[in-house]
Amino acid sequence: MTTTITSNTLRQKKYITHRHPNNPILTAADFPNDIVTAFNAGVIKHNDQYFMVCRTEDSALGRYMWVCDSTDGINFTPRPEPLRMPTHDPVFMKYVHPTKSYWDPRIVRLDNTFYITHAADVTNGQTCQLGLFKIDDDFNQLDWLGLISLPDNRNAVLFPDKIGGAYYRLDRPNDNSFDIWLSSSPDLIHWGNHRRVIAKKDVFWSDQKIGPGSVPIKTPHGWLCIIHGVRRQCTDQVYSLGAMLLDLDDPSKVLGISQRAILAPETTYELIGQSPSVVFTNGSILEPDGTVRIYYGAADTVLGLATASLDDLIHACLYE
Ligand code: BMA
Repeated sequence: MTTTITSNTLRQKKYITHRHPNNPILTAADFPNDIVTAFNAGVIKHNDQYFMVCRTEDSALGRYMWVCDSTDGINFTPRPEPLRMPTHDPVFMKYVHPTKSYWDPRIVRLDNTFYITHAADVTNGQTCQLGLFKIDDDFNQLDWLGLISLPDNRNAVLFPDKIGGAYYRLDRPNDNSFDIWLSSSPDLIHWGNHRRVIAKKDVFWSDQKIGPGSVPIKTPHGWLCIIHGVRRQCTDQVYSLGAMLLDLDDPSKVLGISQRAILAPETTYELIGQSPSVVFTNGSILEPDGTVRIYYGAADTVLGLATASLDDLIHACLYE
């Protein structure tokens, strides 16, 4: 018996993102010294310049946040040296190792100030907490504002605007459920009002963990959030990206979740590296023409760029 598969049963489009032909757009070879990986990067556009804070690592497992500059959002030039850590800060030195502990920086501009959230292996790497830096407008000088979560938590993403007079963030407690949570704060340091926003069972392309990705993008339809999801494939964990839309005035209200991944590991540089089969984002930018640029770490080794139209991303959240 032959079966006819119609367009209703077989989808026409696979993923709604497009990889940039220059991918990977940044690798360890672009950096001086003993840098062996350059991947998960926070990225922001300000005054028509692109600023990236890239996670880099050396062969002694040292971790550095390295600023890279660009005028087109595609070709990034690393500065001569990584950001200097606030080693003069006794609290920072007590809890956070100056070269080993922080990872996955996410940049946001709030009240005309740039902030960077980060995950930090604290207490000699026994657990992970969220931390917050402030950085000057030239992206040279870091000030550490403190640890902003209990252990074990990661993937802190600040909303780029206050909502109803409060700061908001998404994060992912590393408990047994691995869901995405929302909380609010009067001052970015003290957080409360913790609520689960979506559970991993709500995400069909993931079965192990989900987490916030890049800083939410404000759109007329709601807050567009690129998220990651992890699924088990035999003995491996596969990291893919998807999207969700939250209500502008009350981000605890979920308006939609993409029911398919928007980007999943397919290319050699995403499938092979120090963590195989990983695409992971902590930086995306909405351009004036409606293109969303998603910067993503590939296999925890290099940095890629994928684009999607804002309309397609919203459609994926609401109708697919
Ligand atoms: C997550 C984080 C990311 C990493 C990803 C894939 O838990 O540690 O930094 O890219 O795993 O290994």
